[in-house]
Amino acid sequence: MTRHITLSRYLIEEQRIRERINADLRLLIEIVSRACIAISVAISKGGLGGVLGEAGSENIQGEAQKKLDVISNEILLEANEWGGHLAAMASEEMELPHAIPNRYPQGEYLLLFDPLDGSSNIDVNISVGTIFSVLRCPEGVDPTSPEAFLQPGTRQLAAGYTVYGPTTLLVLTVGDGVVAFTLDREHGTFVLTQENIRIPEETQEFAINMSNIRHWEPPVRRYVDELLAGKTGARGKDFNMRWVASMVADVHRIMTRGGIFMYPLDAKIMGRGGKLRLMYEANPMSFIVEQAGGAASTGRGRILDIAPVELHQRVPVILGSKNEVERVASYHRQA
Ligand code: P6P
Repeated sequence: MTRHITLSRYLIEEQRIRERINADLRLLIEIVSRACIAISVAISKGGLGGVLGEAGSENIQGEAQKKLDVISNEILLEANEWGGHLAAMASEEMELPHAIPNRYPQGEYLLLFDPLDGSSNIDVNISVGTIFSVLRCPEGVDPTSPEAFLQPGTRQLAAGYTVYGPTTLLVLTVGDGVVAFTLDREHGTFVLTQENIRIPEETQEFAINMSNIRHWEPPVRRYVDELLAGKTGARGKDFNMRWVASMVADVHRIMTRGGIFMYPLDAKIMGRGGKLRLMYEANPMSFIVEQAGGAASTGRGRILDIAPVELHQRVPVILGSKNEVERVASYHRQA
């Protein structure tokens, strides 16, 4: 059983003992975690809080925003403006980066987030979550320009996600492995409940939206057909399928018991480069997955090595148990 260690104590020890983070980065993560608690509270009100349904607006992606998308985005912006630790913020919900108001000091970090991932599940009470990523602001670059954010995922200093489910969980890496915290609602604190999370290299569980099967590229079709053939086919064992349609929930299941998550290129989305966004979905999740011994690929290359060209660019995502991800990548090479 993990000792009773709060997020604050874990971060202080990462700073003081393991020297993985400094005071500003510790403050940043603490503030983001408190904003996520506020988001968890807002979500848990559901129909009682008048927060369900559409906001009546669209985000930069041209997607209809849910009220909670807007609320979650506002919570994260307001929580992070005054601390003096950030140079700017970028969000799935905003076309351009958000400047730190002049009345507050600026810091050296850039915060990127998907404030509420999986929000199409909100109105049907299925788990959703927040995904965040931390970069250092380059010297001499306007922090409010998208260019300041266009750094490969290998430059991330921290990444995390929350799952607002039966419990509210925070999964975090600062480049020193992966840990998980569970929200103690009575005390309003995140408590360490999993240390040194490792993704099993072998698995028998896969996650993909099967309704796209006719649009997949041949390597993906070959891989999934083999899984479906089970013990009668090339893999010689049966596989199980899960698809929550909330990346945070699907990825957290993989972090806990292994598996492979795929949102690959397909003919429908070929022109857009993929479905999931690189900077605040694929990169933070790939950092976390690799830190837990897993792998994260587009099928044609390591996600964390991608040199971004656009703040909201999309990429194919194949991540999870290393042996499975590498098998999919090998099928792409063979094709
Ligand atoms: P589909 C949620 O909208 C999201 O961005 C991810 O969280 C999720 O994995 C994916 O899209 C679901 O996409 O096409 O199955 O609805």
